[in-house]
Amino acid sequence: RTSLKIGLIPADGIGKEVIPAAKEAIIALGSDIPKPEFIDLVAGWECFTRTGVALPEETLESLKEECDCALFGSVSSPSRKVVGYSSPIVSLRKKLDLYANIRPVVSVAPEVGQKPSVDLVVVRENTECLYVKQEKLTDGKHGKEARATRVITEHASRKIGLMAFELANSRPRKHLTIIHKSNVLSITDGLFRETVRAVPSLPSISGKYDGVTIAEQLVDSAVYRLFREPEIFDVMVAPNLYGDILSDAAAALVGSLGLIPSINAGDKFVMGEPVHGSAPDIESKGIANPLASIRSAALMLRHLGYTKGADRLDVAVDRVIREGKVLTPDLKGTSTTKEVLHAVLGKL
Ligand code: NAD
Ligand code: K
Ligand code: MN
Repeated sequence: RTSLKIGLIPADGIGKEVIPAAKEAIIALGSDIPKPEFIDLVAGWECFTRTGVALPEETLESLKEECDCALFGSVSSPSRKVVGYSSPIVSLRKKLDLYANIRPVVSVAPEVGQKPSVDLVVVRENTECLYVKQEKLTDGKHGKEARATRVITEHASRKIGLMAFELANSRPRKHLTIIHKSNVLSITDGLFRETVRAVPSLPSISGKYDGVTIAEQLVDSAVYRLFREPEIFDVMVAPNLYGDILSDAAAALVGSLGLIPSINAGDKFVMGEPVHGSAPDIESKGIANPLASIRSAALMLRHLGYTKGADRLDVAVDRVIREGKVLTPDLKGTSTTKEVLHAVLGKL
């Protein structure tokens, strides 16, 4: 590749503040990556209120036809049902078959070379579970009744299982915890658990994952243990909803949601995305933490094989956090988004 075409979808709220920061950080990498070309794309709640469409066809087309990868900010989805609106990030994950959401949660040790107290990755299935959004409201004998369909397939569970084993196998500890609730949901979560467990015995694997140790944990006690002894976890693989909740919870362990990156990954495309939402409480104040987005850019580059550029971004972010002088208010600092970006650029 001589150039890298990166779709930028800031979407709503602080997405508009943190995605431009990630763009600057990517540009600053210079020749460590192919020359970046940015393609501005729209989607989100504001786009919907303006045009009646949350995910314009042109955005989807550009991602499919033009872009090598993308960065997504955050959407402001209303909590009530709005006719015609559907969260574009949920649609994008399905439409681009970005079946895995990989969310590393790593604390920064006080000294370089020290072991971080939290160093885990949540691997979240990204296309099914309750997020198929098949909900129904009916009138029952005693008032309204709401029902939702939860879909777990062998196909998607195997794909996410493969991704999780591959990741676990590449990490020093090679430990995988399967998260489920099959003591209650024996059919749905049971299928997820059994399918993931069966991955190492697939004919195509032929012993490749023999070095990976496998544990399992019911989702509720997994949250409990996550808070009490986060060091027991390495890679955690979970169905969509549990993975979403677990990764926000894990974010609390390292100080802020504003630090946690992710990629939405499929076999053909990758989209970086901070784990946090549009943060309406701090929107337009210029104080959103850009580090989750810069780290998401690093994860995206790493996924594409640009290890050097990714490492440089991660090291710069770690140094800013370790020094603790230029931080946004979520990390008890007094700096702005721009000041934190400039601190990172200064460390590159
Ligand atoms: P949120 O992640 O937006 O915010 C939770 C808390 O964390 C808030 O106090 C916020 O100020 C803080 N926070 C989050 N990111 C931060 C950052 N970068 N810097 C500093 N502080 C940060 O979650 P929410 O409040 O539950 O949701 C708000 C909106 O975001 C909702 O409309 C929701 O639908 C949407 N959302 C979108 C996504 C997505 O785009 N994938 C994910 C989660 C929530
Ligand atoms: K987001
Ligand atoms: Mn979430």
